[in-house]
Amino acid sequence: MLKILHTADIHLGTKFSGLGNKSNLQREQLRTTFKNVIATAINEGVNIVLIAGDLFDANQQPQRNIDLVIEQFHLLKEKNIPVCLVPGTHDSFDSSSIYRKVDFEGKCSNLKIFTGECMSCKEYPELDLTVYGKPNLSNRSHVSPLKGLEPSTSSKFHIALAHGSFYIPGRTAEDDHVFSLEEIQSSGMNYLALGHWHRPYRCSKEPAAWYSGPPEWIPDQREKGAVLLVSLLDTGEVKVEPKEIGLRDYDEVDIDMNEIQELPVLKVRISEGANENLIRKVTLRGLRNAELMENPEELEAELGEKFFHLDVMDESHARSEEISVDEGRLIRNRFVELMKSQIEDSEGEAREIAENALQYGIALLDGKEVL
Ligand SMILES: [Mn+2]
Repeated sequence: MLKILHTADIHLGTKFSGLGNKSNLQREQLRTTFKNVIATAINEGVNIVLIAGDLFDANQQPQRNIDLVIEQFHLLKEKNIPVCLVPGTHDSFDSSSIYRKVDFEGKCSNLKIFTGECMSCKEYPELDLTVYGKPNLSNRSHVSPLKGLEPSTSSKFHIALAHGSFYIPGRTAEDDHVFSLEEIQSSGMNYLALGHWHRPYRCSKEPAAWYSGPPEWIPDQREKGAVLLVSLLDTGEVKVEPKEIGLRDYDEVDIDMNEIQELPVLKVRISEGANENLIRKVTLRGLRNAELMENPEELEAELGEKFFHLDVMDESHARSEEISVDEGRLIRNRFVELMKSQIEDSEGEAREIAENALQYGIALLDGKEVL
């Protein structure tokens, strides 16, 4: 049996400018979580660590991040654990690549970085394993990161590293290092360790092909970070177990202001389930009572202490108290007349619906985005 830790998209050096005064803390957390990834590999007794691109957020890095990576790879070496990586889209193997500037392989003898322009491989006879990979040479490319992939040794296990987008018709940009299900299925691999999408995702069961997602929260991620613990059994069966490892969590809360009558209720709704490691994005929508006014920055300042970070976006609109005909706007006027007569002619729930329809219709005709 072969045990692997698969990670990707760590994005060391991310600026986190959207987190304001917490950006520094999250930059540090990324470093801490990277150390936890390596510690997890050691504690779980894996045979090899795979990093499927974007270890770094950019090819320009502070020396301390370079030192951190070398230090952590040395810890793996002490335990006789090899590590393989491919340059991704953020740390691509272009002319100014960090992998050209720093001789990581010279400093870490247990490290293999795939930098050959064509698909190449590294054999580990003691593990009966061959690992295949090809670097991303730039941020954008029409070339599949699986191009030229086929088993080329007599190893029992064959694993590929790739950084790019799994092809989903109509959803995948063509120059985003795209690969297809057919390429995965005809690859002859036992496992494909993927990077680029920022969440754990299985593209294929046979052979198993997974995105690990980042281990720690980075902007545009929608959940806690994780690594994948992958077991390749001698029977050929592959077991993949996501292990949550990130500290920060993220969620999004949409609040329909039609349902909120008072400010304290709004504050309770925003704060529900708050904790010091949660990054929350709140969007206020719909029509609100005109007297219920609060500036989003004030809500963020008052309630933000309960979170790691709180963003409040106000996309709601004040309910118009008096809707009158507006000279020169024929469609709007006709709509107001029709709805007012419908309100007069109806009662109960139907009347409520008609009143709401009048409010939404006017807001839409006035160019507001309320739906
Ligand atoms: Mn990435």
